[in-house]
Amino acid sequence: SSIEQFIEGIPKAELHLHIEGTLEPELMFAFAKRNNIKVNYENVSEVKKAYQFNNLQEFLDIYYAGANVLITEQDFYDLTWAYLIKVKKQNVLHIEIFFDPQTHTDRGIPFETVINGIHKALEHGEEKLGISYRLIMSFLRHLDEASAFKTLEQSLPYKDWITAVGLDSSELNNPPSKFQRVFNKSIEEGYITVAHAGEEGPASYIWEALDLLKVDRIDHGNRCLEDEKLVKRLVKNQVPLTICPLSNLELKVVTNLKDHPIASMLAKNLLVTVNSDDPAYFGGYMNENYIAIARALDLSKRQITDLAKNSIKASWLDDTQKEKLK
Ligand code: ES4
Ligand code: ZN
Repeated sequence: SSIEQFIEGIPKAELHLHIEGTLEPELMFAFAKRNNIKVNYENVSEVKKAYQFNNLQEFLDIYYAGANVLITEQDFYDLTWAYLIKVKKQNVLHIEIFFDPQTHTDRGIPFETVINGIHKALEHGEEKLGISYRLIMSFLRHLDEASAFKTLEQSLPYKDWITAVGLDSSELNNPPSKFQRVFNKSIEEGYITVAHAGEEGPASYIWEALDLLKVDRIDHGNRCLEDEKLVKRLVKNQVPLTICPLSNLELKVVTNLKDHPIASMLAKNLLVTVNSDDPAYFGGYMNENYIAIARALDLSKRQITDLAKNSIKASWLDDTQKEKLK
């Protein structure tokens, strides 16, 4: 349809994507085979049948199990390269993506194996596909502060390759305040900060992310709408929210995409963007997310353009680079 072609045509940036969440079942079986690892499923259709979640935790359990097939630098390279090829076809010109080192270092995979594979693919993508990138190292909030500090130490030799630190995994009962000291140190080391907040957790976690973790963007942030003062602050400071429509639907953050608040967020002048989060698990990459939300909310071309422009604006490209993407 014309709205699909319109979406495919506009330049976009992806600001909320977990590289481990791009592991398609086909690739999972290929890595399992070459690494001699057993997967819990017989075939691709069984895997897809298992991807039904009632909440964030049910998803995370399956997502961490999937990551067990990632062993070698080549695996991380191939995973990242497959994602780059996908978004290249969708006119995504710039990406700022998460990796979760603890998911791998806790299984005995060296930090350097993970980052070398991802970094090589991203460099190759910039050179061969023209996709610019930033890399965000995300701490797992269900683990303790000491583990996050250790991960921060491991990252320091690779500081030039990492722009920001983030915070993800099980949100409830793991407030941003748990990582205030780690984020302080991260800022001292020169990292920008972001955090998942207000996906399942309350609006108070968004306040904490802003005030204690000094974040530049909020990942998700849906529940800001429960707090009028918070919305005012986010609008006034134009703090970007990286919204993930299909993720919200699949994790039951919204029961129906028709109930998704992104249109009213735009109307409130919140700096909202559309992203895919974990596309292999939630059924769609960037354009599928744009198309699903545009159809469900009957978005105008103007609204769609505003969302895409917001993604460039909310990125960490410098102003001259942003101009080139418009
Ligand atoms: C995640 Cl959707 C979401 N929320 C929190 N942590 C995550 N890690 C990967 N996807
Ligand atoms: Zn996420």
